[in-house]
Amino acid sequence: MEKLLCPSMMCANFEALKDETIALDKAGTDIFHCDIMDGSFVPNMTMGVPDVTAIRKNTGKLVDCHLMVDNPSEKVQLFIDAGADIIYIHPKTEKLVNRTLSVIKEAGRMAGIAIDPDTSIESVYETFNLVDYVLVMTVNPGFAGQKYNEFVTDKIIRLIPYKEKYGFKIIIDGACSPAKIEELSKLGADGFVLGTSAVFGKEEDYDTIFEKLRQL
Ligand code: S6P
Ligand code: MG
Repeated sequence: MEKLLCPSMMCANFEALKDETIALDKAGTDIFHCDIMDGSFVPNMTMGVPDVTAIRKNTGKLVDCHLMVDNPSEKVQLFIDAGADIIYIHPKTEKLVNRTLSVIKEAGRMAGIAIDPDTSIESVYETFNLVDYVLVMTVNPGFAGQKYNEFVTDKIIRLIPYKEKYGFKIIIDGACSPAKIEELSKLGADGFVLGTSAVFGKEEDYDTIFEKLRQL
């Protein structure tokens, strides 16, 4: 099965965001992953609407927005207008999770749920009939360059039957090294967010790195 490669754009060189987008598109990006943080739900701030607009302008590939913000219902329209194809929300940040997922779907975009290491499958089960993607976080949200939490692998394994039943895709976010990509794609994960563990700050160019990741 072809895996979905999703570079984490918060790890890109922001002095050259257009060039980075074009080079990553050419290397074989499937989904551009944009981390949006508000300094409240998570103790960090990263990308915003102008960054998503700039990436959207320079690629025809899918663009996702991973909203790590409180009350995303008040902000999803900004990212729909910026041209995001997929919008992820965290269930802890929203009172009416399925309502916000429906707003995203009714705008003609794809909806995703992002589950933290401490969020159980059972607590989000009732979103599965609405979502196109489930983003499984293997690190606490907020920062790149963290360590993979091994206990999350069991959750990924338990999620596979639901993916088959409901038809969503599973994307893994956090510490996706080549070794983890190989292990988790064999278990049935569909795609991987690529940050400092696999793509950025490396000696090799993006074409070479993506070529190797495809072969895993
Ligand atoms: C973290 C964020 C992620 C990171 C990605 C970085 O809150 O949602 O998308 O950007 O995990 O990857 P790495 O390989 O540096 O852990
Ligand atoms: Mg992310």
